[in-house]
Amino acid sequence: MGRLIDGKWYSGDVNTSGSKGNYERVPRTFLDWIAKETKFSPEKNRYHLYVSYACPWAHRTLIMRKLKNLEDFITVSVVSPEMMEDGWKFDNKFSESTIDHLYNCKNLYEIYQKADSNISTTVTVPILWDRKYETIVNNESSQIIRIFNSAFNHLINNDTDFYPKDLRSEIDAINDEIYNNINNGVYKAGFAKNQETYNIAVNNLFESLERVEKNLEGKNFLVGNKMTEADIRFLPTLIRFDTVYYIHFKCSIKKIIEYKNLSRYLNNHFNLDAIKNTTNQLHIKSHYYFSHRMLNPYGIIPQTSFVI
Ligand SMILES: N[C@@H](CCC(=O)N[C@@H](CS)C(=O)NCC(=O)O)C(=O)O
Repeated sequence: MGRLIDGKWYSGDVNTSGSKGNYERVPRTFLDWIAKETKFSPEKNRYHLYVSYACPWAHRTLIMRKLKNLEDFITVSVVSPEMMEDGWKFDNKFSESTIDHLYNCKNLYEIYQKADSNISTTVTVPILWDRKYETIVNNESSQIIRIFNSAFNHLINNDTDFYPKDLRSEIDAINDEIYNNINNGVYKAGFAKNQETYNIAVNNLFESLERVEKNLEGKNFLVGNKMTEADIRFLPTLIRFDTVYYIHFKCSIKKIIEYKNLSRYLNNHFNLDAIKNTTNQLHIKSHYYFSHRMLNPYGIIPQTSFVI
């Protein structure tokens, strides 16, 4: 893992942990927006996404980029799934990883250094990069997907709205529940450093999964009757659950395939091009099992029989 302090890279385990042995996510630093007549105006060939296929937060941005037909507008570089002492890096060991298409950097931290040579930060994906000012516009996935949802509409002829005004309060409420208990809940369980915090995280996670299971009875979407941002944020976690979180993060009360509605929901959505073709289980499994040596010291990747 590692992090940047005053622009210099320090390697090592910086798995951020609260004083009670609970897992705490460090706040990220770039939160600008793309909008007409602002510094970051919507333009073709200007913005670039740095992602990992392993990362559920980056996965959201890839899904939204496809759903909004932004592939010709937003180019992409994909890091290697193996994240060790130098953090995310670019190499060609895995198919579907790429070089850094913009600068041919070896490590992702160099991109953060380019944005700010004195930066102190963890080095995370996704990153939305601006070629014009050579800086990071935004590195918070929940915001990047909202940018993609609307900022380029007039250029791409795609008004599909995944965060419609009339459903916003419902979407916000379910996003909160799912982020705290499920999306980030699996990390809270996996990175817990004592039994009590693990128990709390795992119980919250499975209570929340039961609520969502009930909510999905007879339904194929979390909110309303078409796909919204809530589904886009939820699916990347479901996709990783049985192959990784169930085993590696000890979220092992039940698998997703054991839930009637959650598994149907996952299978239905997985048939969509935007979901299927942004999912790479080899990168997912290789990253978590190989990179988190504090949880899996020998980096052995378990064989799994799951279809998705
Ligand atoms: N809040 C960020 C979280 C991104 C994040 O934590 N990404 C992970 C990969 S799944 C990462 O890059 N971790 C590297 C590190 O923390 O050093 C978002 O949602 O965009």
